[in-house]
Amino acid sequence: MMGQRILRVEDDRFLRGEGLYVENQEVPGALHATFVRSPVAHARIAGIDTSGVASVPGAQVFTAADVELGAFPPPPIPGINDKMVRPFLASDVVRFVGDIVAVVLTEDRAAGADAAELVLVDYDPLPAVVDPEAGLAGDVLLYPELGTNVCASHPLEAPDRALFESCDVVVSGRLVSQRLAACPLEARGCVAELGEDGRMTLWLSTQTPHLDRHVLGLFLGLGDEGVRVVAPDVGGGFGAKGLSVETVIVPWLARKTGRPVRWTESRSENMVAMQHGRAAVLEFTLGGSRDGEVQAYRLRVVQDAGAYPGLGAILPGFTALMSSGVYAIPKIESDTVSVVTNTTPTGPFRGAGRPEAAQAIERAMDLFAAELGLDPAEVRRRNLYPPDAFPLTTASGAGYDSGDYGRALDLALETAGYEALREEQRRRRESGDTRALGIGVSVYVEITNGLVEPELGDVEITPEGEAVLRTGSFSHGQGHETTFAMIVADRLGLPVEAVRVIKGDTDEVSQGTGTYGSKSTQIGGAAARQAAEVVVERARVLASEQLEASADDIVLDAERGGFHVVGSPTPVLAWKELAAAAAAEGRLAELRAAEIFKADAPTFPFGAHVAAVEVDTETGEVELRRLVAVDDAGTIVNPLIAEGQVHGGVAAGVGQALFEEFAYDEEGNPLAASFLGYAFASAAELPSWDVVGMETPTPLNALGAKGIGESGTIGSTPAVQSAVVDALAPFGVRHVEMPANGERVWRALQAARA
Ligand code: MCN
Repeated sequence: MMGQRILRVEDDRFLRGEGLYVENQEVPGALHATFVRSPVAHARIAGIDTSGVASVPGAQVFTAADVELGAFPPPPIPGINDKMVRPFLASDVVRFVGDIVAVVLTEDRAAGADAAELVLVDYDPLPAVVDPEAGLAGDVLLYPELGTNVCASHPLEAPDRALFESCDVVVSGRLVSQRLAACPLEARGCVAELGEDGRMTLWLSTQTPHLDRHVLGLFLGLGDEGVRVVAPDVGGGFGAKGLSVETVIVPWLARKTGRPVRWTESRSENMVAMQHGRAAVLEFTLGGSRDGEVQAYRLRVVQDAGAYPGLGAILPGFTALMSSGVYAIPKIESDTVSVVTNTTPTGPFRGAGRPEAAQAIERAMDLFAAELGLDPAEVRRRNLYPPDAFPLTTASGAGYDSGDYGRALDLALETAGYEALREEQRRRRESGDTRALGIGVSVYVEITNGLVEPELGDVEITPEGEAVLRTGSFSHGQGHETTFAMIVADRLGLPVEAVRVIKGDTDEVSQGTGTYGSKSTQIGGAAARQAAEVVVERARVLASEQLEASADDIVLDAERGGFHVVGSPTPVLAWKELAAAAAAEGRLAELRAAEIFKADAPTFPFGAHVAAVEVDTETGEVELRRLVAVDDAGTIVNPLIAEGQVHGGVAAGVGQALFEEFAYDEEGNPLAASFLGYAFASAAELPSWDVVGMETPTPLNALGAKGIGESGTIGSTPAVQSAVVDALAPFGVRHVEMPANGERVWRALQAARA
């Protein structure tokens, strides 16, 4: 069962259009919530006139003065400035385009749009700051009373002035890991209904149902018991979905009005109001010997937290932790600072802090190789941690579990035909071809299950002898209904169709941490496996009574899906018969086990990517010709699904390298807030990738699995950016910011030619 390329069982209903999303959840009598959002980035609210709303039949309007929810505090994480709280509705100041000033309730959605337009807000504009480095300077303050825009920082206590003293060669650079919109195809939404028993049910498009239940219980004063969160099918989250100010206000309104309330945002609303990702400025210095040995590295991260500090403010911690990458660098220093600006708040987006680390160190390695006049793949190879170095702790403090970085690099170079590509590049350069070939290499490592959380697996045998798994992990596109069923089926000796996976309903699943940081398989999957094993142990006891033998002599024959006495393969007591017998005796509950699995440490997936781009040196047009991705996430449960994860992840990573940027003008107006202007890549812009698997198990869980959900996003971006710069190297170009699109490349060429 394990390692089989089984098709995703959930795809049958998705492909037939039978998925059930929040929007499909019918709740009779529900009112529609529409948020009135600020069209200016920074302003004092001089007045709000809501009187016009009365002209829309049945419409109700609420402003800050009406909503008794207090404020949405930053996450309770040490080091974050907890005085920079976000009011649920702005009362005196708005701090970004999209900040909420009022909410209207109407009988239908169209009336909501009309009513929202009738809320007249008088804004006194204030100067805006949209760039984190300008935010750091502090000329414009978002919270003047605090005297600073810094919302979190980890400064270098005692910088080593001699860090690069013994180095022959020192290179430095600066790179902007630009702001991105997560763009789930299903935007956010929820439906809230207060039951007659006083319990609140919230159908929510989220990645973390149990965490959301807890937080909502706190805000509404209902406790965990008073709230049920149901996450039905979710059309992508990419790290950015969870409980938000909107989805706390909606249930509050349901309680206030005594009517169910629903909200589904539009694409444009999603683009400005859902947390953005990345948005960091990275400055690096790297030094080493003339023969290419890296000796020291320094990284500084200036993170844009957006208008209200959320998880984005603390992500540079992961960037600093992972700053060493795959390289054995003896001395590393880093410092990070997060700053508020008049922009959409930032948070995790696929990779969350680790792409930034890979982007910085890989750019530094390229510059180092160029300075030495050595091949960038060769310089990388000279500095990789060797396979016998694991487990190890890097100079930046990360404890890597297992790896074989050299093999990943070799596989990627071989698959790409690296030597032949370089040869083609030489020929083209010599012949003065105006379509320049660029080749980029990246070797990366990332961290999954970074917070080392416990997870639940709860396995139950049904009266029919099939199995139900209740998992605390959540699948918003990753295919857990298939892979988690495989893990349980493998242990029980049942076909995968005989295992049903239940997730996302806090009344059905007793606890859970949800899904982020690509941790689900290694903790939720491991817990499911453990629970299935306990069920087998309990089943052996029941089977021993049926087969009149000692439990110690009962074995499970996984091939045949039943139990027999050791040494005598017949008779076999199938799960179906065992379950029927247990049910007849009222002992079916004995065939259920809930287990919690908690690993001792995070795991560190890794890989190597090679990209080949063609750049038209007359127009600047960039075409990605080929991308080879070698990704190693330990033992793979289902290679088909893991490869699918890599395909999607690489698309996001290439999107950052070549296409996407959520940009603002100087006054904080978004330059694009729809797919018309935001260059979200589609299949039409992308070639098919060469995805190559590799498996180096982790010792940290019984599956040997690490996470694969974010790998493609982390490894691909630096390879593609590097390929673009490589194409332009003969012109003396040393760097092109991302997205390295036609315009940027053309400008870089113009500047170089000038
Ligand atoms: N898998 C496997 N063998 C492994 C590891 C994983 O077969 N060694 C399989 C898993 O069983 C699962 C899938 O690959 O079906 C991803 O598993 P895992 O790497 O454990 O990651 P999670 O399930 O925890 O997913 C989270 C991760 C994150 S953090 C983001 S963001 C993300 C992502 O995965 N967002 C996604 N993948 C996404 N895919 C889709 N379609 N939509 C999103 O929003």
